[in-house]
Amino acid sequence: MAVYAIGDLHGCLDPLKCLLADVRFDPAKDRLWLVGDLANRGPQPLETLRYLYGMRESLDIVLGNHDLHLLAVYYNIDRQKKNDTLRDILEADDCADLMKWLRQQKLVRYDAERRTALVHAGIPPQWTIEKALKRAAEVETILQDDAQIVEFLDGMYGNDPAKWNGSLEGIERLRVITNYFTRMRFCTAEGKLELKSKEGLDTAPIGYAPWFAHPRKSEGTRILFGHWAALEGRCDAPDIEALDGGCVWGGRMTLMDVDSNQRTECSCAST
Ligand SMILES: [Mn+2]
Repeated sequence: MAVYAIGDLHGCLDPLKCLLADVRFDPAKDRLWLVGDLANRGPQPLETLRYLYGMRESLDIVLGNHDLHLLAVYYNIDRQKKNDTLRDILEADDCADLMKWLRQQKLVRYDAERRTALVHAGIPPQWTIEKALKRAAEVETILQDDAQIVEFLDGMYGNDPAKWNGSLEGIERLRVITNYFTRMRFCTAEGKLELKSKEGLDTAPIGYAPWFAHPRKSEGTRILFGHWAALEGRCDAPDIEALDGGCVWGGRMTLMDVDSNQRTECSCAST
């Protein structure tokens, strides 16, 4: 049995299939970890979701900001944005099944045997892995709750509060948790977020650094993440693996063997 992790898919089905063929992925034996942002922006969003749904028993998924946005559009909370490519999914006969499946996914996963966490954007420096899993579970519970999901999706957008504190309640609490796990790039050592900058490491706003550059309470846990295409899949911080190679932006899709750290890449030019 092998365990592989792949960066943001963004509806790029051909490079995904290319990578799985390269490593002779066997859904009956192997596991595939996905860092989220499964659909949107890319060429085959519906086909990608259907393909993954067909092999869902072999997958471990965490949700990205685009997956939450898809749910918000599905529930008529947010409108499609100019560059969204979600229409095919929303009009598909099996859309309800796909959305139900997405709602069951997590924001953070932890493999105790490998001491490895999987998350879309990152884990803020001030949280241990135990804290992170506990906070993530607060949002995961609400995603699965018919009575609460709409209010959550309606209130999740926004950049404030910029920093966690334990006395936050309700939607503000859920929003900052969601922003840490699905949108974070730069923050302070105390975990104050700056969510506007999206480019590379040299573009850190004054007083901020990449979340993984600070001393982190989750030290000892390896973290696999996506989301930050400008890093092009590279990160020098110890025990941190950046997996988003920016495939949908003309970069490369990256697969990593979780046990050997060996990487395989597929060109995305053909899509
Ligand atoms: Mn993302």
